[in-house]
Amino acid sequence: MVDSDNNIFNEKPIREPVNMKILPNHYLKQFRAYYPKIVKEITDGKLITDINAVNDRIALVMDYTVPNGRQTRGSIFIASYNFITGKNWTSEDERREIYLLAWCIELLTSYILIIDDILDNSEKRRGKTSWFKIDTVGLNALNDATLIQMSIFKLLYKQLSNHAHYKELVNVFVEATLKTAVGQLMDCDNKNFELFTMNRFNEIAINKTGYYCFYFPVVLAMFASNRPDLDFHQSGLEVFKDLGIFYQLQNDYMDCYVGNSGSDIQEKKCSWLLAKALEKASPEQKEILVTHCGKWDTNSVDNVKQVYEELGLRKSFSSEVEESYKKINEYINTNVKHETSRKLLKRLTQVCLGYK
Ligand code: DMA
Ligand code: MG
Ligand code: MG
Ligand code: MG
Repeated sequence: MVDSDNNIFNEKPIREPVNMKILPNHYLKQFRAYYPKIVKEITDGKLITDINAVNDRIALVMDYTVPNGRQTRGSIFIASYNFITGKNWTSEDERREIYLLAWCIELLTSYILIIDDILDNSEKRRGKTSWFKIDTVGLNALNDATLIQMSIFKLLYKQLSNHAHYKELVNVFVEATLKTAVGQLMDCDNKNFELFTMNRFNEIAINKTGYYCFYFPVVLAMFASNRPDLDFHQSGLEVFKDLGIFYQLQNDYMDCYVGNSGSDIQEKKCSWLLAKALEKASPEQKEILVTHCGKWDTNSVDNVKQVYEELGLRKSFSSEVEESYKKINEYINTNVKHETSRKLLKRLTQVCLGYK
């Protein structure tokens, strides 16, 4: 049991989780300023329906769930596009196309997160009450999520059906959605503690995070810039998987140690912390984990955290960052032959793992 006034878990980690920033500020500002145009396009009465009340609802859901994140995935897309094309944008049409795709990425993210919060029974998202936890919303959130998700494909059809790689662009959205759903299914299949190995954590993280956070924006940038020869969908795949594992490792760390609205212990998730703890635990410690994971009372949560602390997991987190960085770089140097692809993947790895 932990005394909350003297909480050892509030100590700073050896290494802070990384706040990823890949896009120069002026691009980020322009990208954010484009958001109202996207809402208007979706709700103007021509794209989905001319029923005013429905369009008002879609705008409400969007304003609550879409623009207040950090736009990490949209930013990775824009940064990748800039990196690949290596030029300043020349035309207004190009700008419109890129910001539209970047906001479509953010729409897909919102769709995924609305569903994720239902699956995880999470109270908070991006510092606010989760959409489905609002009294008047509840499971109507499922239908809201469908409206947001399907707006993407209507927007792509309306704006980009003449693009040389329209088919591939659509397919990347479909692929990212499906891989995430595969990962989410595994993530929710948490009855059997015997399954909770580091391999399983990796497998879940690759699917639920690696594809939609990394593969998706970079491969989309590759097709958007008409450069399928860059071959990111093949040559970058292992890197995207590793970045997904690393990103999820950080996310799991923060669920436990940053803020106070985490739910991984309570929902008995195969998090990095739990998988690592089960690798290292003595039979007595394992017994505590078995007894207390999956319960919502603070006493149970504190007991689990106490075992994590005894096992030194916060220190393991720091060394894991260094190891991941070395491993991913070695892989890129040996396997990614195309110079532009190699440089972009290295840059993405640096930013993602917090190296300058
Ligand atoms: C991250 O899982 C993956 C997806 C698909 C959202 P999570 O539930 O740990 O994410 P979060 O911590 O953001 O709820
Ligand atoms: Mg969640
Ligand atoms: Mg989840
Ligand atoms: Mg999490």
